[in-house]
Amino acid sequence: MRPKSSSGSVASGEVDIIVNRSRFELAKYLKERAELIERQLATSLPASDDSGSRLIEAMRYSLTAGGKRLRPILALAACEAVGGQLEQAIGYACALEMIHTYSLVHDDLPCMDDDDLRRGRPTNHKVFGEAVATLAGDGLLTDAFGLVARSARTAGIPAEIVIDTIGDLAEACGSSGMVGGQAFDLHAEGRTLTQEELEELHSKKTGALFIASVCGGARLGGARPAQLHSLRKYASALGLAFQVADDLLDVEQTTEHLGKRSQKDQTRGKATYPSILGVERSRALAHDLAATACDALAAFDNRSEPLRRLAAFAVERSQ
Ligand code: GRG
Repeated sequence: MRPKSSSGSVASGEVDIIVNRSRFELAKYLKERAELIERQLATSLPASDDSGSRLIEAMRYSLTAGGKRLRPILALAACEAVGGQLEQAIGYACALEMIHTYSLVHDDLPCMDDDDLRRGRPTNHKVFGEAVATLAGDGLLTDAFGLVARSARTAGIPAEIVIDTIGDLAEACGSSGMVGGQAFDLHAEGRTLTQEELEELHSKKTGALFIASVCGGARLGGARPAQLHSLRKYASALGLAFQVADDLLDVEQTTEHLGKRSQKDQTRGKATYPSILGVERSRALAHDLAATACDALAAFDNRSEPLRRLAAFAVERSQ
C-alpha cells in the first residue's frame, strides 16, 4: 500500500519518483546527452594530421557522423543511477563511442559486410580507401583506451577501479566479446542457427559492449558489487532486446530511413530473430527482454528512471 501524507498526496520519496516519471522527457534527454557527448568527442581527437595522411580526418569523419550515442548515454545514466557525477564517466562514455565507431568502420569494410552507407553517409572506406579506413578503426580503438586511462586520472578515480574498468572493457571488445562475435557471425553466414546459438552470437557481438557501457559507467560512479550485479542483468537483457529490435528494423525500415542498408541480413543469408521466430514473436521477445531489464533495477531509486526509459527506447526506436 502506497503511504499517504496528511494532505492525501503520496509520501515524499514516492512523489519524487512520480514527478520525475511524468516530467522525464526521453527525447529531450537523448538530445541533450548526445550533444554533451558530441562536444566532448570533438576534443578527444587531435585537430588534424601533421603527416598529411588523412588518418585523423578519417577518424573524425565517422566519429562525428551522428548516430544515437546509446552506449555513452547508457554509461552516463548508469553512473548517475548509482549516485555518481557525470565527470566521473564522461571520458569513458566517449571512449565507448570511439570503440563502437571503430566496429562500424571495420564492419563496413569490403572484407566484412562490404557496405556503402553508414549513419546516412558514404562509409569510411568509400571516402578514404580501405587502408586508411582500417587504420582509422585501429586508431579509434586504441586511442579509446588511452582516453579511459587519462580521463579517469583527471577525475581522481582510484587506480583499482580504473584497472577493473579497463580490463572488463578490453574483454568486451576482444576475442571473447565483440571481435569473437563478429568471427562467429562470419562463420555462421548461410547456416541455420538455433535461437540459442543466435543469442550467444549477439551476446558477444553486441551485448558485451552494452554490459561494459552500463557496468563501466556505474563502477566509475562508485557502484557497490550488488549494484553491479543487478546492472549486469539489466544490460544483458537490454543488449539482446536492442539486437532483436535491430533485426526487426532491418526487415521493416528503408535504407533511407535507417541511414544504412536495410534488408541486408536476408541478402547475406544471416540468421536473425525474425527468420527464426517470425516478426510478431520477435517483437514480443524484444518487449519481454526490455521488461526483464527494468525488473533488474527493482532495488534502485528514481535516479534509475533514465535507464528504465532507455530499455523501452531500445525496442521502440525507429532507427
Ligand atoms: C577487426 C576487421 C575487424 C572487424 C571487427 C567488431 C566488428 C568488426 C564488428 C562487430 C560490431 C558490430 C558492427 C555490431 C553490430 C551492432 C549494431 C547493431 C550496431 C548498430 O548500432 P547502433 O544502432 O548504431 O547503436 P548508431 O549508428 O546509432 O551508433
